[in-house]
Amino acid sequence: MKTIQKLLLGLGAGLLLIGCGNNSKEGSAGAMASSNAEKVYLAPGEHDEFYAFMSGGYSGNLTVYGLPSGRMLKEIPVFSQFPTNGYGYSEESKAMLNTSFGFVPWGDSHHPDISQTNGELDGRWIFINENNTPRVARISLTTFETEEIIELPNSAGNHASSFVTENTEYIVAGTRFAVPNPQRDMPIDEMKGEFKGPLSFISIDQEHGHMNLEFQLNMPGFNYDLAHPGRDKSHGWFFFTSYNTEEAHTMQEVNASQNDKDFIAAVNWQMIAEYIKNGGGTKVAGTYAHNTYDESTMTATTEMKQGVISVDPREVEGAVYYMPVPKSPHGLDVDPSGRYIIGNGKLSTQLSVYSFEKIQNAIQNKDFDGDAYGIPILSFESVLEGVVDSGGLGPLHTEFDGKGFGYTTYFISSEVVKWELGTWEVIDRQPSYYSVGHLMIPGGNSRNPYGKYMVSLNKITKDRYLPTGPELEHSAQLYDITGEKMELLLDFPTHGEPHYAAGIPAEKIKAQSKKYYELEENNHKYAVKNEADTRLERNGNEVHVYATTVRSHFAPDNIEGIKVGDKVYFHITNLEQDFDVPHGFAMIGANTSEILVMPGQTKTIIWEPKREGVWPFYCTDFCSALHQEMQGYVRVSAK
Ligand code: CUK
Ligand code: CUA
Repeated sequence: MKTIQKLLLGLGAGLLLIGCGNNSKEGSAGAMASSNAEKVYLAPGEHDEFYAFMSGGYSGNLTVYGLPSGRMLKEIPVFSQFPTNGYGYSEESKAMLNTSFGFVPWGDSHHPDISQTNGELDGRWIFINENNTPRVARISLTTFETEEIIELPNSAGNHASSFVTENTEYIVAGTRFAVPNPQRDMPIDEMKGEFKGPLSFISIDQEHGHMNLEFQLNMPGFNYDLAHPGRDKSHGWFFFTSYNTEEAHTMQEVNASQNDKDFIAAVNWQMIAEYIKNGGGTKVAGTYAHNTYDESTMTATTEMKQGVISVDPREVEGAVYYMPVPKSPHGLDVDPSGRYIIGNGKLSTQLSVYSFEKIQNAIQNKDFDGDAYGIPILSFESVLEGVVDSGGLGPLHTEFDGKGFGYTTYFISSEVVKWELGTWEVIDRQPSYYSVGHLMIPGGNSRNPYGKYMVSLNKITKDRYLPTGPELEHSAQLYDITGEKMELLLDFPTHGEPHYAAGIPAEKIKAQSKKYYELEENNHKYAVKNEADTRLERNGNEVHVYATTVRSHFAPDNIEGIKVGDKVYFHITNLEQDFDVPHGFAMIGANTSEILVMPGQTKTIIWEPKREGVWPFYCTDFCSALHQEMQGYVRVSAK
């Protein structure tokens, strides 16, 4: 208890410091050497060396940045409606946001991770989790569009995703908010002992990337926070941090921090997958939406699925163990060699480093220290390989540079600490502005990190930029990590709240980036491929307008025969076959967004006219010198 109080005091003091802006002069523009400026400078027209995909946190999206410039390149809508291009509003994309709770147009995205082959980034897809209504999404790194979202039943707060195994066989999802499973009406203060934290194992089809909820490991108790797969020698295992072993359901801030140690769950997923293959597990109830976008029909569909295979961890002997970890662990990371598992106790000053070899030995020798809910606890001493003690406060996350060093963020003492694998010695520490959460080194999650830059993703912004009222964007910082000491190069704001990020050399995906959709391959149900086929079809009060766009007009551009009370579907096909010539479509008084239609694409938006008259529509994207002329009228008559 004493340590916790000290740490909480420390947190208060840290914030005070920030409040006074004491640290703000160091590391700011004044002290920045011009050679550092050169390292991030891109001459006009030059491209960045890396893509960085930053989670959008409560924006629900994924933003794309270039490194080292820190330029924002795109926001990819994932779990939230996005009026900029009509995602979640257009008829084609609405189904992406269906869940078993109905249409959920917002999400909280935390951890992006890029697909891997043989432990190396392969640039096929990027996955990201949703923490609120538990989901995982897959985004194509060819189109930079969300192609699939799967919901996770029987759980709450999927914070553990979306880290991929080294051949993208699986991603996992966790349950940060332990809940009764199955869900039922019960007194909250009787929940202790009834808490369940199902961990979902989602297998990935290698050809199309399709996700399949293969099984759920129905873990007892606790809040399962973050996860990481093993690699190389530890491939086949997943490690999950779990805090709140107290199973507190109230005042968690205090009550979930009583125990000196919480757990890391070590799960041999290969063993469990084998068990399922041989008919193991029990089918339990669970309704979940599986939404897929088909590039050919350009349309998303929802399949509402029923039931999931559930496995009790005690059912498969030798597959699940707990390892004690001090002080409410948050982040958990595995080094590029797969030998070391690093647990970050956020109410501690130390990192606990476990060795995979020692874990194997402890299992073999049954070096147990009792059990929790029948799951053996490996004795702390038998699995601990070393301790990184930097004296920093509030360690959260660790990333690796592939050259034998780890980099850990400390939220409370607001710094990044570089330390050496094997000796566990601290090499360098640099302040972050302010209170860093995650950090990212491109490929830092793979066997082969690109240890040139490190980005710290900071939780508090305060005075780093021109003030924008009470609400500020979050702040990222770019460091050069090629030397012994980390060198701060650049500050840049990020959108939403980036938790984790994933970086990849631009060369790995630049060439495959799609330029436009081939009109010939457009199999959209309502596509028209030339102006001669544009038309209006009425079916009761439903009207379908088959329209096209090409610089700089709509066909048809005058629409008559519409009545008050009709439901008008505008199906817009963009006939352009060239890079970067979108056309937009917006209709006066529509209670939805516009749509932005890429060349060769078809998108649909609904308009329900309320009043008689002649009403305009127009193109929203400045597409040519005659863009202002790109408009039309709809005549609306009485019923
Ligand atoms: S979390 Cu945000 S700082 Cu969601 Cu990975 Cu640790
Ligand atoms: Cu088309 Cu503006």
